[in-house]
Amino acid sequence: MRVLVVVPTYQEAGNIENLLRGVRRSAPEAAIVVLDDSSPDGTGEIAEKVGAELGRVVVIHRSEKAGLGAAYREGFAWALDHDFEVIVQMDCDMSHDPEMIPVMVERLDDPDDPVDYVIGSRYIPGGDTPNWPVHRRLLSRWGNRYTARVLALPVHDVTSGFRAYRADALRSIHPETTRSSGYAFMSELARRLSSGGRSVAEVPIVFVDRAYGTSKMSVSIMVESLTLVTAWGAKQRLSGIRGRTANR
Ligand SMILES: Nc1nc2c(ncn2[C@@H]2O[C@H](COP(=O)(O)OP(=O)(O)OP(=O)(O)O)[C@@H](O)[C@H]2O)c(=O)[nH]1
Ligand SMILES: [Mg+2]
Repeated sequence: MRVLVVVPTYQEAGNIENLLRGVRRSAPEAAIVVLDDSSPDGTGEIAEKVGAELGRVVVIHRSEKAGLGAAYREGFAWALDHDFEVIVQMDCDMSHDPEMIPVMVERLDDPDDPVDYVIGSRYIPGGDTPNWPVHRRLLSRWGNRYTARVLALPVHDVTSGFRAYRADALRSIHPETTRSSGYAFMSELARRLSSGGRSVAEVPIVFVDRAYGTSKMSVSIMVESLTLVTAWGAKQRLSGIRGRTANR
């Protein structure tokens, strides 16, 4: 199976080498594309150097910091242009264990229950966020509950950025036309996949807090998620009411 791992980076100089080596060790067949937004700490240059040594690593240098969503739009467009069968997305900060990549990719093709995409989930039995402070846990947990309920999504960790997609499922939802810039991007994709009738499975992951570098999470990213999810939910309810009225 032709697998591509897509990794957006901003200021990840302390993590990028470990990440690239970890992915190659855990999923030796997978190619890797790094989308770096001209990190001032030289992340893009380190990625080039380590990538040249490892091979099958492409580094796309973007002109300025434009958010996670924009980097993924470019990374997924690149992936879909290059004939990969499975596209994995993950963070660079080692919160996502590369050893889970083969588990998630295999889960797609489980003969008893093949699915269109797989989410690495912190919120199912076996999943955990061991070293997160209580406020971060609560925020993420309740944000997830709210999103899943408002959008009627059958998942426990809709904002997880560790996922594996079948290329045809990803192509079918036109990721290039999404609009979120922060982690709302994950909910936007899940919503489109769900309304397109695509199936999902969750596998438990243990999400460890980053050891190097700083989080790019901000109040504006949280507000974006809350605003978009609420607006999408209202739109869904409205089209549900219209549909029922039209069928009378
Ligand atoms: N290219 C690009 N990557 C970004 C940008 N913002 C965040 N990232 C990357 O997206 C991934 C997730 O970002 P994090 O800062 O870890 O955010 P998070 O995982 O939601 O929050 P924490 O785990 O608490 O830090 C990391 O690989 C970041 O380097 C951006 O503007 N551009
Ligand atoms: Mg992170």
